[in-house]
Formats: sequence, structure tokens, C-alpha cells
Amino acid sequence: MARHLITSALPYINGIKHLGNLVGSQLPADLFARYMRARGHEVLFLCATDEHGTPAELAAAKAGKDVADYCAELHEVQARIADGFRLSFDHYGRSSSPQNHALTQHFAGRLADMGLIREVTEKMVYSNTDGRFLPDRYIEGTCPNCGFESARGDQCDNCTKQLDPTDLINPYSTISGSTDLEERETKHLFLCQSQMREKLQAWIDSKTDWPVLTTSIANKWLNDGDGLQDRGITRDLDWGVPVKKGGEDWPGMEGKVFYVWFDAPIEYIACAQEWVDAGKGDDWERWWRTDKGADDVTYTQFMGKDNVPFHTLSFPATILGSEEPWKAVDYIKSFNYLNYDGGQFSTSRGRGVFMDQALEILPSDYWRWWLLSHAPESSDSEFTWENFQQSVNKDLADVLGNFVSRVTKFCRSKFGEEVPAGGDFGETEQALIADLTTRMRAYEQHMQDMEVRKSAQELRAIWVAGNEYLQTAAPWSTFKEDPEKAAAQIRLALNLIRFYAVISAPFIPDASASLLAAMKTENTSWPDDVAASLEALAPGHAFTVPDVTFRKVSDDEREDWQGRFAGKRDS
Ligand code: B3M
Ligand code: ZN
Repeated sequence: MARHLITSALPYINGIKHLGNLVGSQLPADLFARYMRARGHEVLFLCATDEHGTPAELAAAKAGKDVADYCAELHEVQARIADGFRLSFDHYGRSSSPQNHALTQHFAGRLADMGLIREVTEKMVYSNTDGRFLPDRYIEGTCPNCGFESARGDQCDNCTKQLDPTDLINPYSTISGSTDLEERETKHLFLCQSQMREKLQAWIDSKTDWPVLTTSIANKWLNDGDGLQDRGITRDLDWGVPVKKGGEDWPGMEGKVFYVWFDAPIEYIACAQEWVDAGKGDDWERWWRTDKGADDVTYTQFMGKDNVPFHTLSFPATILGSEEPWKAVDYIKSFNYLNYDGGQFSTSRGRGVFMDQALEILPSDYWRWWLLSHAPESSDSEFTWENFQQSVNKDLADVLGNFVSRVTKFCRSKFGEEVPAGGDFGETEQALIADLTTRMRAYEQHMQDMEVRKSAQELRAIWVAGNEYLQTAAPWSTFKEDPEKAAAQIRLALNLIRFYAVISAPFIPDASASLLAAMKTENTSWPDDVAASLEALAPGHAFTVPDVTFRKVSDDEREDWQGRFAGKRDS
């Protein structure tokens, strides 16, 4: 039995995520966590909301709420939806937790002690009316390039030119509208990542088994242009972790907070502390401190490709730079983007299906199956309603659902609601068992390797094999000449339902649970020995015919949903 620490990228707090976000980190992480648990390993699966920074402040202001209240509310909303998708986190934490405050301040102090922090004085825009420095996106004005009147401080949305706030003509604060702005000097802390270039390069080079997507992004940042730049890790904002050195004040840094990307990954560790403090676990150090037993932990992170630089370089710079015995990541599984129906998902335009909306129209297993079986692994992939309908109707309803329904109904009508006896399995049955054994070993290998699409393909092939067996064995015909043989065939088929429930649980946990309930069994042991597992339900074992396991999506629904999610969300 091994120990697996698994984290998903932390969803940002400023709203409900779309299905593209879900399939890029949380969902595949959940698949892996569920699989590892099913195989008897000890798993700690952590996620949290990423709550600091300008976008949180902006979203709270837009909602007319205090930012702390806003984050508390949105955290609950996200937690509820995560639950709806059956994301099996051992803890769903918050980067704004006291644990993360303390740990972030600890790391900053330690990095300073190691000579890896320097102070830099910069000029930034200060708003006299608002009494604060303004981040680039809090400043708007007229674009010097195209004359567009509400160009942002970092970019003009009209002509896409990248801007500096000082380029804008007639700049004003988007908080108050005030034009009473000036440039002022302000001091910030920089993490000397450039000093760690060689150490990081050696560490990345040692990761020969990582996906190319992950290492190519890391190497690009290590080697492009001037290489790894020192990075500002503080901001002039109110909302965030106050800049302190351990528990001590940091002279000259009063009123400043750490940059959100500095504290967010530290929450992976703080989240384990929160898990303990919430009474759910009793020792976080054995997961995170290599001097306290974490050296035999395998740590896997899941994320979208845009988050890779922060996890291959910035966070490792924090961890390795501390020269303390923290557990570093062993494997980074990264994903490309999921597009939506000929374009992109867009949070600002409400384009595409968001997590709350998805659950309003269909149960989570339908989405889990489609998303995982189309995960954007080797390239971007695309959600279309046609493809979704086809995949649900075929894989889930026709193949898996129909198998369950035919077998249980036939048995009820001919043998009653218990597993019939019948004789030994014949040649057809032995051939099926051999085929399933080969396929199971392939499925296990893909799951272990986090090859999400290949795993789904193999699982589907295992479902199909059962259907084909049923077609060939045709117990409804056999029954007429040889009821004994038909009984054995149905005994096998009923056992296949339990077998499917067990091995499909990481993908479709709810359906799996209802199939086990219908089979009246709590035996979820993994079929290491396929032949034995197909005898798990003994003759005489009672079952019930389940309700429809998966329903079909009609053409009308498909068209309706296609229209409904094309633009602005209606909320
Ligand atoms: N919050 C993901 C995002 O919203 C970002 C991940 C943080 S992981 C430490 O793009
Ligand atoms: Zn412009």
C-alpha cells in the first residue's frame, strides 16, 4: 500500500467555474484519487478556493459586498457545487485561512533568511481620492493607439495593444472615477528566482517521466529570453496575507500583502493543516515533511497548462529555496483547453456551460463521463452538444444502462429476483473472462499512468465486451432448450453488473453506487482476479431491478440547451 498526496489547482474565488475549468484539474484529480483509494492506497486529496488578489476585490465590489464576506459566500457556493460533482476532496480549504497566513509569512521570512529576497523600489500609480495604489486593471483611460475611451491600464480591449498605465491619455481610477492620480514610489519584495535557475533546471531535468506538455512549458520559461526573472511577491492591496517575516513586522512593508500567486500554492500545504484542524486527520506532517515520513509519499498535481509555470518554477522556488524538508511534487499532470461549440468558454460573456447549470440539467455522472472521456490531454478538445448527446446515448444508455436493464429484467421474469445457479461456465464464458482480464490490466495501467482518455476507452471496451457476450450467449434463446445453461449465463451477467459498478466508480460514482444497491451488495473489492470476481454474487443472492441507470438525451433537449448556453447566462 502506497501513500498518495493529490492536489488539484485551486479554483479562483470570483465566480462559478465552467466545464473547461473542471476538466482541466479538479475532475481528473478526483478520478485519480478515487482510483487510488479503490486500489487500497492511502490518499490525501486536497483542494481549496484561491481567494486573494485584485480579481476577488473587483468581484466583491461588483457584487456590492465586503471582500471577506464575498469570499466566504463564494467558497460555500463552490464547495456545494464540487459536492454536486462528487469531487471527493478530503478537505476543501481556503487560501485566506489563518493557517495559510502563518505559513506564507513563514516561507517569506525563511526565503529572506536564505538571502533570496530583495527589496525593489518602483514607481506606481497612486490615487489620491481612493487613498491607494492602483493595480493596472483599476486604471482606465483613452488608448494612445486607437482612441478607445475605456482602455485598461494593461491592455486596450479595442485594438489589443499592450499598455502601461502611464501610456493612457486622461487616466482615471475605475474605483472612484477620480482623475486625481500621480506616480509614487513604492517598495516591493522580489523573490530572487534568477539565483535558483540551475537548481530548478536540474530538478526539472530529473523529471524524465513528466508529460511533454509540462516540461516544455517549464523549459520555455527557464530558457527563453533572459531566463528566469526575479519576481515581485508583494502588492499594494488591502485584501491578502499581510507582509510579515514569520510573525514579525517587516519594516517598510506595512499595509502591503503578498501577491496572490505567492500564497496560493502554499495553501496546498496549509490545506493539510486545515484538514487536521477540522478534525478530519491527525497528522499533516507525514504528508508534507520529508523529515516526518513524507519521503514515501507520491505527490501528484493536476492543472491546466496556464498554471504550469507557477507549479514548475515559482512554487518550487519557494519550496526548494527554503532549504527546509518540504515534500516537492513528484508528477505534474497538465491539460490543454476544452473549447465550447466552435469557440471558447467565456466567463465574462457567459458562453458555455457552467458547473451549477450543468447540474441543473443532468446528473453529474453524465458530465463526468463526457468530460473525462474527452479530456484535453494531447491537444485542446471541444465540447459540442451533438457529441455530448451521442456519447451519453451510446456509451451510457445503450451500452452500460441497457445491459443492466436487459439482464435484471430477464432474470426477474424467468428466475425471480435472485442470482440463479446454473452449471459451470462454458467456453464462451471462459473466453469472456480471458478478454476481460487482458482489458482490466490495460485499464489499470492507463489509470495508474493518468492517461484519462485511454482509461475511458478501455472502460467502454469492457462494457461493450459484456454486451457482446450477452448478444452471443442470448440467454433468452438458450432458456427454451437449456434453462440450466441460461441460468449460468445470467449468473455471470448479474455478476458483471457488480463488476462494472466497482471498476466504473472512479468515472461515474453515483451510477456505480445505485448499481451496487440494486445488486444488494457492499462488496466493492477490486477484481484482481476477474474469474473470482465474477462469482462474487453467489446463487440465491437477492437483487432488484434498478430504475433507469442512464436516460437518453433527446434531439429537442439538445437543441434547447445549445441555444440556452450560447451567450449570456440568464442569472
Ligand atoms: N487559481 C487557477 C486559475 O484560476 C489558479 C490556480 C492556483 S493553484 C495554486 O486560473
Ligand atoms: Zn486601442
